[in-house]
Amino acid sequence: MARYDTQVGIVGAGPAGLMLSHLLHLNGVHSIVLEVKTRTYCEERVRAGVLEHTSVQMLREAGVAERLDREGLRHEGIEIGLNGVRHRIPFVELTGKCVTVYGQQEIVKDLISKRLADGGDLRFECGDLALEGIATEKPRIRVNKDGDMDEISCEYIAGCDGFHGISRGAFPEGTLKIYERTYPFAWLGILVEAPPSQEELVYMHHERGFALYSMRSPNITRLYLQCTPDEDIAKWTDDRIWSELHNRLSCADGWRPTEGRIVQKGVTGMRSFVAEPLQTGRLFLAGDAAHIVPPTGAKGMNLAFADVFYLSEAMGAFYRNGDTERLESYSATCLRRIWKAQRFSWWMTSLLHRFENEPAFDRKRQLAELEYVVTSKAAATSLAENYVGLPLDGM
Ligand code: RFL
Ligand code: PHB
Repeated sequence: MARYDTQVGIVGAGPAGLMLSHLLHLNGVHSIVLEVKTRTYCEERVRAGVLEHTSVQMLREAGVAERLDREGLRHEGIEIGLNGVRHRIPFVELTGKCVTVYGQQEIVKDLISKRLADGGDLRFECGDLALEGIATEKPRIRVNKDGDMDEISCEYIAGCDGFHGISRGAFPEGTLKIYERTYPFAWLGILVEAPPSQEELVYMHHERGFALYSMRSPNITRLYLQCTPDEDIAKWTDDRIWSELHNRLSCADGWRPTEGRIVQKGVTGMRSFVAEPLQTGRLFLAGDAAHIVPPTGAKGMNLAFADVFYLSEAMGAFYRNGDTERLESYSATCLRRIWKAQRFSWWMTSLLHRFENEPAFDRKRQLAELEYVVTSKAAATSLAENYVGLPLDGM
């Protein structure tokens, strides 16, 4: 058995784990990142695409935004489609801020390459992990790779292993309270080789169900269709997908998405989930390990960055001067922001999707609310302020 020592053992090399490792390094704190999948898997997994103003600022201040600044697409607003007409929500005019479209897998590539250049310890394909002694001063991570055991002795453990990871399950029974809501629909997402035919994202309300027009780069578009949670992707031929997208997204002014080769298809479930608190003993949760939002508000990765910002600041203060106050308030600090993002993501989801068998009253109320959002400066400002990202305490 090989033994290793570190200050912070980080489980998971997604955006949360990698960014935490980098921010800790900037604070002079050593970490080891343990990831079950291959480096290629982490670098190629297509997920989020929209970065809040707040996240971009954080990446810049951390010195990992060089490619993001070169290749990211600055979006100064979004469009909300209603009855075939697009209405612009001008973020910069309403809030002075904008968002940036840059793929999550590109951020993961940038962070991995920066950690390796800085001599960081990232371990991919590490086999089965088990967390031990989290109630003690010396928690351990046991790594079992095909029968070869390693032990990582830590001062703290950060569970950044996403919704299906092991960290949340390591909390002692009865210490976590779960708040959850599932939705009666999912998203069918495609990645397309086609230049965007429109500059901004379009969130389209439609009687056949919600559709989202998004993009990744000047050559790649990303589109989503509301579908059923148990949708059989095999039944969606390319022709059927395009026909449904044209049906839902075509606008009165003649705009419609440009077709191209579909290079990836997948179905994503919709869920709101919070596990409270985010800390037990010397184990801290961050990112999707602690919370999930439906993607309509584009908040998941941004929340993960906010968590690890607070955690790195708290650990930095502890290692600099023994101050444990911020570590003790980590969970409460994060949860204030998490619940605001939960509210916004739930609201965007409720505003834009078709709810089967809903009372006619609710349908009318939804349409009235949409009309209010696209015609009232006050309502549009509230949407814009949340979409570009609420300010981060202490930044
Ligand atoms: P991740 O990205 O899931 O990374 C967790 C990592 O932990 C590893 N792991 C383990 N490692 C070791 N041992 C174990 N036992 C392990 N179990 C798991 C995993 O292999 C993985 O590498 O979590 P993290 O870092 O918290 O990041 C969260 C984000 O990935 C997520 O919130 C976003 O992708 C959500 N999301 C969006 N967020 C945004 O901010 N803006 C968006 O526009 C946006 N769009 C989206 C999204 C998510 C989507 N899907 C597919 C769920 C669009 C979609 C379609
Ligand atoms: C994406 O481009 O994948 C995307 C954009 C906005 C969202 C969700 C996903 O709200």
